[in-house]
Amino acid sequence: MKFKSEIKPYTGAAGGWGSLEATTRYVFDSKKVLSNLRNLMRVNKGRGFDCPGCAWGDDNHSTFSFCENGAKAVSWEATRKAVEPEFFAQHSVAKLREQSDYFLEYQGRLTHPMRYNRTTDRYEPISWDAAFSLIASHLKGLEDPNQADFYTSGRASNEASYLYQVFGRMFGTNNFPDCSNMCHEASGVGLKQSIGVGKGTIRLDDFDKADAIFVFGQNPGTNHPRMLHSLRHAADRGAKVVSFNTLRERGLERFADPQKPLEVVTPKAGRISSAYYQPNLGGDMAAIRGMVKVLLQEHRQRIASGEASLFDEDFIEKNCHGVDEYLDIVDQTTWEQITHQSGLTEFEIREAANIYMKAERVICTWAMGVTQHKHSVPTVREITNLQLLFGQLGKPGAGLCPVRGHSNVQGNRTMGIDEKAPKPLLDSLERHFKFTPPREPGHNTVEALEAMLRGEVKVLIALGGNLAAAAPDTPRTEQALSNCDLTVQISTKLNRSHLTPGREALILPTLGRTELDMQATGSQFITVEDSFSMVHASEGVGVPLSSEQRSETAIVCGIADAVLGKRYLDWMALADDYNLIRDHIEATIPGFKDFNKRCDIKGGFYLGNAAAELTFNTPTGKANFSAAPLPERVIPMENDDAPFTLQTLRSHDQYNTTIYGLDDRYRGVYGQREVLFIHPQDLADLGLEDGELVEIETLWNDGIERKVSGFKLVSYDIPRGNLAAYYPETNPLVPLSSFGDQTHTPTSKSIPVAIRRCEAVADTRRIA
Ligand SMILES: Nc1nc2c(c(=O)[nH]1)N[C@H]1C(S)=C(S)[C@@H](COP(=O)(O)OP(=O)(O)OC[C@H]3O[C@@H](n4cnc5c(=O)[nH]c(N)nc54)[C@H](O)[C@@H]3O)O[C@H]1N2
Ligand SMILES: Nc1nc2c(c(=O)[nH]1)N[C@H]1C(S)=C(S)[C@@H](COP(=O)(O)OP(=O)(O)OC[C@H]3O[C@@H](n4cnc5c(=O)[nH]c(N)nc54)[C@H](O)[C@@H]3O)O[C@H]1N2
Ligand SMILES: [Mo]
Repeated sequence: MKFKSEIKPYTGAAGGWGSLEATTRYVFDSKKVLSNLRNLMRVNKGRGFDCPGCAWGDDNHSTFSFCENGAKAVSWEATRKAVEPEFFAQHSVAKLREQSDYFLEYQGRLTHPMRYNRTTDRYEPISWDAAFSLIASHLKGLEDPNQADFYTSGRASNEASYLYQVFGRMFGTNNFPDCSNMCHEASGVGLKQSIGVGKGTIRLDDFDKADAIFVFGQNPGTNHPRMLHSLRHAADRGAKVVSFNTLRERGLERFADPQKPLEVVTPKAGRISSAYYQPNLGGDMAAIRGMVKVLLQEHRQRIASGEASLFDEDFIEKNCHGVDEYLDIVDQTTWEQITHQSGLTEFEIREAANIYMKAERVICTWAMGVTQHKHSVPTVREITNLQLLFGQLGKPGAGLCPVRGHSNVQGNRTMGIDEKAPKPLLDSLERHFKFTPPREPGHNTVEALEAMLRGEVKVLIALGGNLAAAAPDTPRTEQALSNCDLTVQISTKLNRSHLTPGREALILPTLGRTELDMQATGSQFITVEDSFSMVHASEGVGVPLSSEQRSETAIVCGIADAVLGKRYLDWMALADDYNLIRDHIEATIPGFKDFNKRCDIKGGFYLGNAAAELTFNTPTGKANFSAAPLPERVIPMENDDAPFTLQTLRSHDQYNTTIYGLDDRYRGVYGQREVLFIHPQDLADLGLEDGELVEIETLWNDGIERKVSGFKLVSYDIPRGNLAAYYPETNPLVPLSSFGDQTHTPTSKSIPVAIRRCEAVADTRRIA
């Protein structure tokens, strides 16, 4: 594969279907990508499948509400290319390791269960029964159930993930690391401390009622394109959209509705953000603290002059705890600290505060720019503080909205994929299934990898995902996986995790969300939960590529049956009829009354959110203000002498570790991924030029060298001292021991680094 690489600023609006034809051409046999996709959707007379793209909600107005990147996700899954046993016979694992992630993904769908043979360094076909027996013999041979880890990536259905955790706990462990540990963990932890529930408090139609929407550390144009519709509609009716983003992101500036082709080709595209601020990496907490300082001053002035108070004092009095301590800490925080840490001027912060003040109803949304720092929990809580002062909970058009990543990552948590499961969940499983679940907390993702490195974990089972590439500190992560006695990957596509096998390894090919799932009692549907706590059914339509592929649910049941037999449950009966699984969910998880019946509700049903109804399940029974001081420094280092802070982020043509193509159109990058965005003045100061290649080195305190090289410099609108490059190519730079306080989330958005000119590209594997 040859790609023309160039850097060419993008001047259009976000939202057209731009590169879709190009990126999906390889996938469909014909070039009629869009009509193929439409057909796929039309065939579907039943429930429809949930887009595996992201966790944004569905509005029920349009039947084909589907974005460019959702289309990529669906078409990539629907590829007719297959990675069959012959492929593995031809390529050794060592040879495959030399290939790029793009190459691996491009080979197509996994079709047959495969077992790794160490002697030949190749995967060989194995029957499903033999695969399940191998897993059972390893698991049963462990001295302690905690020597196994059960990873989940957030695409798994409610049904599969529920049974997976029930099985893991019956087996005897709470070791459920998941992608959420690397993602929105801080949102869950922070919101729970503040308002008693770790989920967003708004519903999709609140966007139609808000007067202002503040978007922190998020790039919806690429990662949640359907959110642009909500933002555009809000902006069109006069609501203010205020963006805080370290980079100038096209999708936050202007958006053309792809359903209105004229907009895409003419300059009619609507403006999204009425104000755009570019804080330093990790500077959002300081920026919000600054806004509150301005608002507090105004509040006091109004009271002094006998006017109505600015803050919602009734709301605070009735619902909140700790406001005085919080306002004390706001008073103690100096403007010097605020402007230094946020990188914004006092003027900009005052301007943002003014927009906030004029809005009656405010929504705050956020994503990875907030959650992947050392001080992410206090930052999430600072956003909440701001909203609480103005009573922005429990009213339409207002609230807190962490925008989730994987399409069912929120549902997985609801289903009990949680290494620190709450007591009521464990009690309820114990009562219903009549077994004694383990009570001590299990491993999160970083802890699981550390335990594997120490040789304490022998078996890793992964329900989806690509831990080898998604986790930090790539060489250490790969070592951790290879240390295991057995690694099992339940996957749709070939990826790097298959190429870092344990002493023994299995690849179990699974059906995707878009595919027909036929079981003994007929075609099955599954359910998922979106970012707005809406649960809905999803039923695939595509004909599976191979009769050997099994559904995730059937695979989980197959493993559980081989390990536990019928001691607690008839697993195979559950695999035959998913309604029975939903009955168990109804009996053990709150909010799922009449679950099976409510699956027929078009658009799904709402799980509810206590905080949105002003019931706060916190120890104080109130919403708690957080009185945390600003962190001493935003990069997780003992000294401040790192010349640069690097964030690792997504391009437009990728889904996490899945690389669809090599363009990042809104950022003007074509045919390449190894680029490093840098401020032009920083370039000049270093005596470097656009297009030169550099080596990036992490400055960390454990004596381990972390370097990647051959990254092309691209001048960009980014704060001085900040850099940006794509994930997963830069994961070798993220130290496993650098993670968020209280979350263990790798600090993927604040890595202290130095850069220097390099001549050659050291690592050839990454060249497509
Ligand atoms: N097409 C597509 N869709 C996806 C995904 C995908 O890979 N591709 N991934 C899914 C997943 S799992 C997730 S979690 C979401 C991720 O969605 P995002 O959080 O939007 O993903 P990132 O690319 O990591 O982008 C982080 C954004 O925050 C900004 N940023 C970084 N650090 C800071 C900071 O300190 N402060 C501020 N204010 N801004 C900052 C970056 O410039 C960037 O715009 O998307 C989901 N949807
Ligand atoms: N440096 C850095 N690292 C990061 C991040 C970052 O911003 N920077 N972001 C983090 C975030 S937010 C996340 S969520 C994680 C993502 O971590 P993961 O969820 O582990 O990674 P993915 O790339 O989403 O997983 C892709 C693989 O999942 C499999 N797959 C796809 N669809 C299905 C399916 O329907 N069923 C099954 N069983 N398998 C399927 C395919 O084999 C595919 O190769 O990465 C984290 N890592
Ligand atoms: Mo994520």
